[in-house]
Amino acid sequence: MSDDNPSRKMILTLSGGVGGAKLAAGLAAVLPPQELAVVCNTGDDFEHLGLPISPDLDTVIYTLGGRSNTAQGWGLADESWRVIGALADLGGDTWFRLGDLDIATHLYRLSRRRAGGSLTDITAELCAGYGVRHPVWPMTDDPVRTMVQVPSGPLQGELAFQHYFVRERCQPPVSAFRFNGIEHARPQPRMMELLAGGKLGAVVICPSNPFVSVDPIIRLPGLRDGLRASGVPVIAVSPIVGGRAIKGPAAKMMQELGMPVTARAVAGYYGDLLDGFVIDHADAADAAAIESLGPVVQVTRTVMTGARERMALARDVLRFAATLGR
Ligand code: FO1
Repeated sequence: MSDDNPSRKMILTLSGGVGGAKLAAGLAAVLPPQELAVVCNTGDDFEHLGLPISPDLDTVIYTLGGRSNTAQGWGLADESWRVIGALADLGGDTWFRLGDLDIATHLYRLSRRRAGGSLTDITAELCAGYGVRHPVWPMTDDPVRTMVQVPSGPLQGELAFQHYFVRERCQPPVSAFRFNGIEHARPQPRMMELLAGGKLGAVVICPSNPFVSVDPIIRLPGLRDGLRASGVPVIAVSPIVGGRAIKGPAAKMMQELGMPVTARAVAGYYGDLLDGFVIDHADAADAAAIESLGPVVQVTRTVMTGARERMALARDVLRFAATLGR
């Protein structure tokens, strides 16, 4: 395990969505808990049926805990749907599907929030409950809510993220995003300590949606500066492979934002933040053009269809980070 991280310094990974959780799980499989911290996007969080839902935190907890419904990407394996079925019979809101076991997570979070618990502490308790040994931290304990600007059509205006993503199934065109509350949100203190502390070996930005999973994290006050000042390599894995997103609306969003749907466009979007960019073999022809934008490029297999591929990609990224390490 330690030969994957010869410096033995901490790896900080920024994750959102299903793709992010997969690489986070790969890193957790090859690094001991004291060498990895996973920071999750909380811009997708919302209150539903009175329950505080934190989808990206729960997806990482369930995935690292080996409990996730891998086919669905979110929620728990071996789930049952009796509560939401009964709710449907009552005429309740069922567009956001809450499984019986998943509801326990939300009830736990609700009761602890009511008792004054912070999202960071509650997440640590949920990790313990689901047998996750690696640290999983919310990007902030303050409320940040991703809002989707819809430029035209019947839903023209601003949509809350889950209304866009689940209720409207990502159909409405997007023109911009707003992270409500981000100006006043304090970035996760443990993350900022890592960035400033000299114990960090690299930052890995998972193959998550750049606009709604990564941006809410890196646009937190002081974060971009903190990443730059950290003096450690910042590496992103492209969420676009061969002109398409493996999962989710990233490709559709790029089209609607007038961007080419390419790994190169993602590298350009992250700009000077990146020291390294990892692309799939499918995009190897773009490597030189991407390197002309600044980052060193590593070409490898980035599509993770199972635990073996997750670990292989994690090992590739760690080796890449070691070569970039100053
Ligand atoms: N995604 C869906 O497409 N449909 C759902 O009904 C749904 C329910 C759900 C419940 C709990 C949870 O933690 C996640 C859930 N998701 C659902 C996924 C969620 O919307 C996305 O994982 C993130 O918000 C974006 O990555």
